[in-house]
Amino acid sequence: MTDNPNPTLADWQALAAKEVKGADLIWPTPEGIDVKPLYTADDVTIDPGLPGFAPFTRGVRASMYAGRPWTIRQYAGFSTAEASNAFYRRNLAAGQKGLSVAFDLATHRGYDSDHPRVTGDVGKAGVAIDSVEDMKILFDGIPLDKMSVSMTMNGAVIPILAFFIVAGEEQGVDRKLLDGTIQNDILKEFMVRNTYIYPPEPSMRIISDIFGYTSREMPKFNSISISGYHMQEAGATQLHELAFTIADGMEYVKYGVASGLDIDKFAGRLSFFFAIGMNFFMEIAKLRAARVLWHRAMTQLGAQDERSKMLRTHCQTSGVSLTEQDPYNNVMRTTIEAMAAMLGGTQSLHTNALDEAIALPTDFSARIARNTQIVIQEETGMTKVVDPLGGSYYIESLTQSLVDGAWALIERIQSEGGMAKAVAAGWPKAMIEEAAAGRQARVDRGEDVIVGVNKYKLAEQDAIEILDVDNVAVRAGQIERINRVKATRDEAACRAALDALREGARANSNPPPAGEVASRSDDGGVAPHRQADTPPSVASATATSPSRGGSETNLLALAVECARARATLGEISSAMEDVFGRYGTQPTPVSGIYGGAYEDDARWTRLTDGVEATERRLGRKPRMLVAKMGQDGHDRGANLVSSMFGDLGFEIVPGPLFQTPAEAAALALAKDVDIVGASSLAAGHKTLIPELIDHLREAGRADIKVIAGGVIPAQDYQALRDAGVQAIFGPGTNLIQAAEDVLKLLGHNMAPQEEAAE
Ligand code: MLC
Ligand code: 5AD
Repeated sequence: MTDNPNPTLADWQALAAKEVKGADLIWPTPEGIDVKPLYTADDVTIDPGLPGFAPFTRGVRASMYAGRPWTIRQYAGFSTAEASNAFYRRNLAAGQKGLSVAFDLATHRGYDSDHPRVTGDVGKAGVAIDSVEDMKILFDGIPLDKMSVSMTMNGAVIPILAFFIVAGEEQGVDRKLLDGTIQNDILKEFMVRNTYIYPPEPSMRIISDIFGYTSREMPKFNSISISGYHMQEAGATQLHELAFTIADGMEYVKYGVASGLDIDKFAGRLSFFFAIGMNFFMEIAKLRAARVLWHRAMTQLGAQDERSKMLRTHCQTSGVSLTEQDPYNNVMRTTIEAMAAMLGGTQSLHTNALDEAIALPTDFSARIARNTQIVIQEETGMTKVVDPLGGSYYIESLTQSLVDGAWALIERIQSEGGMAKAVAAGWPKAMIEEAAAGRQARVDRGEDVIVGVNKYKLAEQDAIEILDVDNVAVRAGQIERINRVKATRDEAACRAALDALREGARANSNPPPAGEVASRSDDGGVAPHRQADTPPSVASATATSPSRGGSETNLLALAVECARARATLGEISSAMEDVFGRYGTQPTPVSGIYGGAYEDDARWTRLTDGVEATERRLGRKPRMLVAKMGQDGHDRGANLVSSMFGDLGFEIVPGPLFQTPAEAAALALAKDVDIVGASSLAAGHKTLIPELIDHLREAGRADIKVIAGGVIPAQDYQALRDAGVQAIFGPGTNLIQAAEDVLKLLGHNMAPQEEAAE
């Protein structure tokens, strides 16, 4: 064949079709985007412009990493403030640039370490912080005017931010100089992360109070980190992650404005947080699309200042993309994800450790994770060029597809009254759970490959050293410090500060936005002060002066007084809980998605036959309680199991979040279940599951089988078995296999596996 000097797209199509013998090369992604095998100039309809200029498609800074690389900001925290402080200092000495604090779940949910509900949680998934004394130790030797500190806190955001401010104060740092970020994003907690404390309305007021306080008092501090990360972790497609996160941001802005704040006075300090998973180009395009969308949304909401419209973001590589099996593969996965984050233009990045699927990082795994970023920054030259993929036909086209797809979803949310309403209605969460069930079915069926899990499996796993926190010792130490703090404080002053906080909570300082604010106006914009005709309440007017004695109603300002008076996190949280109440929800698993993927599949029929046989034998459907104990709100696994076993024909009792072992046992007895599946993702399993079994035995129901699933390291299996756990399902479990094991446990003789099953 001679050279074709002017090949057309039709020529290419003909040639490609010949090469692949007519096979379809379109890749339908979970986002609903049909990715083609080739992109050309015809696919690019919009000029992405220049970095540093609106709408910031190519980055928020003109010079981007050529001027200053992104912040290497590793999220970490475990056991005590002393241990975490030492870990931070080692990491900073080794090249980390910013801090990011992980708190334990007791702290997240507003409980002191001595609270009976949190025995299994203290110091486990993060650091335990009970009072300002712990916070001071956490940052000992770390100057808070020089080091930017992110704190992932949402539920107990008021006491934690108050402790941070007072810890700075007692270091001699003016709060005007405090640099950092507080996550403070409650909407995604109600959707996916579940570390809320109060009901939605007061939770939204807390956020506006924080905007009010920080915009006045802490001009360098990012008042929120609007997070899509946890949505993707819960199963959301990148498109849903993008749309829901931007819509969450719009909702916060509306609440801030409704509380009487000028949009441009606080919007410049809103920041974002996205997950970066394994769909490399989609992730790059997602960050570019996010900037375009935020610019558009903020223009529509009436922002004038360019900084208010500039989406600055932190990213974290994806936890769920990592595997327990063949764990060194996780280093490659994280490297690929880190590159997507930087090519997308992130401002700050956490790279996950290779032991992610089973434990918190050790010094070794943290080193490899950190060095992944350092190698990219310092050895590759990748930082020298701004937005090096700008102008790529594929990237530009994908960016536009995501902008269009997400904007359509955002418009739907706005037309239904905004994200708070959508979250309350529950459909975004349902969409995420449906996507999670679809993904699980594709993995279990081998359609989505995960190396080492459903393909190229190792006959034998390499053992790796993992971190184990002695939770009993941490808790004892924390309780001792709480007692000391309480014994040495001025009790009357502390009570007075807590009473003032309680009173402040009673005053409804920040009303929700008026109905009209929550809907999009036809001229494409919501005027910045449209709700000016809803006069701010007296309370919200006083909230603008944090130092005003008795009339203060800003919850953060009031909590700062409590922190100074050495009130504990639990006490500060309870004072607000007295007024707001504590919020709880009932899980509602989706149905039909997982089972639907197995329609006409022999493996599925074999299981449903087994369920039917069991049903005949029992005289009713087999019943399973899917239990979540302790403060662990990670419910993706529990929801998947509920929905899959429900599809198979089990009667599922979806246990509420945050039960104690005694409560879970009582529910199992009341519902007369055959089996309890305890899902644990926050390291409480060794304490909580044996307690549950003890309660069942004490009630004379040792016959109720208990199985465990989630993030459970192999080294803990024996202890759990000794306690009476009958089966353990770790990360990467194939649900079809798990269902077979469960049916056997219930006494069913499985029919032999047919050929089709392999
Ligand atoms: C940056 N700067 C530049 C520049 N690049 N100046 C000149 N030329 C350039 N090229 C300036 C910035 O303007 C800024 O100054 C300063 O340098 C710092 O840069 P930054 O880009 O703002 O970075 P950073 O301080 O790191 O802030 C990033 C952020 C912030 C805005 C995204 O919110 C952040 O750090 N977030 C981290 C959130 C986090 O760690 N989350 C963990 C969640 S884990 P100035 O003066 O303009 O500010 C989790 C898991 C779980 O949630 O569930 O538990
Ligand atoms: N230390 C380090 N990383 C943590 N993560 C959660 N808690 C910690 C911690 N204490 C990371 C994991 C997880 C994600 C939500 O955050 O990567 O997947």
